[in-house]
Amino acid sequence: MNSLSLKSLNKLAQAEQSVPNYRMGDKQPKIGIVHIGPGAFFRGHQAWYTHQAMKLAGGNWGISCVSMRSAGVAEALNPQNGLFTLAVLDAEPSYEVVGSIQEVIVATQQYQRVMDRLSHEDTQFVTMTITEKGYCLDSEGLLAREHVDIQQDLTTQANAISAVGLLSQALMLRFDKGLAPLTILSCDNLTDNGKKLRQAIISFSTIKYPQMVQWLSTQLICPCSMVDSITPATDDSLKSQVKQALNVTDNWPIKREAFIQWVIEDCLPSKRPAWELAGATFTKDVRGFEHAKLRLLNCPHSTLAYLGVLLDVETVFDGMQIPKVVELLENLVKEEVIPSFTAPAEMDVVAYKNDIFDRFRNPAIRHLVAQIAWDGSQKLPMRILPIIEKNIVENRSIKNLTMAVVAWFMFVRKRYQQQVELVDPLADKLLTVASQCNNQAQHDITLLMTISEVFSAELSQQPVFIKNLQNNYQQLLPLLTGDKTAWA
Ligand code: CS2
Repeated sequence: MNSLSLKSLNKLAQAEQSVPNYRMGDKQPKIGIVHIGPGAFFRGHQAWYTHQAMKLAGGNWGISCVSMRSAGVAEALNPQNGLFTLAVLDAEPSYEVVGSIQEVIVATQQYQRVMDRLSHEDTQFVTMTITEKGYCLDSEGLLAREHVDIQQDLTTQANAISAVGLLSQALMLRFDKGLAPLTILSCDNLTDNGKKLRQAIISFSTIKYPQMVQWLSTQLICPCSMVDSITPATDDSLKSQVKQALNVTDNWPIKREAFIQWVIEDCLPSKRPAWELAGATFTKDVRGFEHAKLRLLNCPHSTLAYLGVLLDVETVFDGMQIPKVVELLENLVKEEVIPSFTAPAEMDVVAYKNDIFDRFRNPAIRHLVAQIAWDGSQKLPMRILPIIEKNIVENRSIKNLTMAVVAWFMFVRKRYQQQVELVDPLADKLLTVASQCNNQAQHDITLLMTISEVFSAELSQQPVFIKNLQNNYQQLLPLLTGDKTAWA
């Protein structure tokens, strides 16, 4: 059987599979985009948008991917000339070979190549999916200067290990060469992602590269964007499914749902990929979309994930089969989330939420709750705590939102009890707190509030917040000993 590569494209095209027309024969677009963090989400989302844009309108928008540390994606995709299969899992699955990626570079192994790409005149855009923790921000959303990675990048001349350090260095090279800066698009689930990224780069550069700060302040464009498509991790069954459907072996295919959305702040330079032809929306106001998505999708998603782990369910689909869980999510959204923000004028919020819950019920998507549960300390401050803060000020209920916070805490305690790895940059601190719990709500919630990286001083002293957390704690305690009767 053939392996997926440029050589196998003709055969696939003859078999009427969907292949990248812009890479057939000796056609190879130049690289115009560098992407940092080539995980599954990027490959199912932005790589696909750029692929569609080049299919429909051409352009030199080949993507060079940079992996900050791990070599897995490079090892899988470089032998395939960057090609990979995207399986869209709907009622009927469909398959498409995506060709926008041309190479994957690992920063820890080929740092100079990364710098060459980023400072090349053909490179116009950087997109990034480095997850919340990759930005090294503090609880105010500003660059955490004391973060170990940032400290190292600020104080040594060694190769940068943080994305902000790496980008700042690359911008400095462009400044020296007399090139325009890059347009840098954050594609992570952070509120005001572009603004925060821009601020972080400028604040880093103020210390390390002060000579270019004026230039950055006037010319650096970091649009805000909202990204959406449920993309579970690849498993072995996907590889065999793709092998059967396409008759080629693909080292690392990607699967996602059919729904996909990308809303980008309308401030991009005119020379850019025709992402709008692939369905991306350009708007002056991303905020409403971003709030709607973080609050109506990611907030219930995390709530479901933590409750799901406590209830021993495997996937989001499984969790959506438990009536009590669905009832909680419905109340959460209706009473506490929808009244908390202003949606874009054109959005029917209830229909939007119903569609999201239907997406959670897609039986073709096996999205593991354990995967969504990762990095809770980074996700809660983006998708749950701001709603609680707003509701407290506006005197609305928070009891379902605090249930989500307590479910996270119980999840941490369960990981500790079962000695299962806790995937979270704050794991050590969280597990230490878990080790000191004694099942007394007051005592344990007081301990939880010492996690100042997650709970601001102001929030952790709000009596109504503490009271709700304590009540929810009593309610969820039985789950820690495996007693699920209240949820049956
Ligand atoms: C999920 C998201 O893992 C998670 O935290 O909530 O990855 C979610 O699937 C995407 O944001 C959907 O666009």
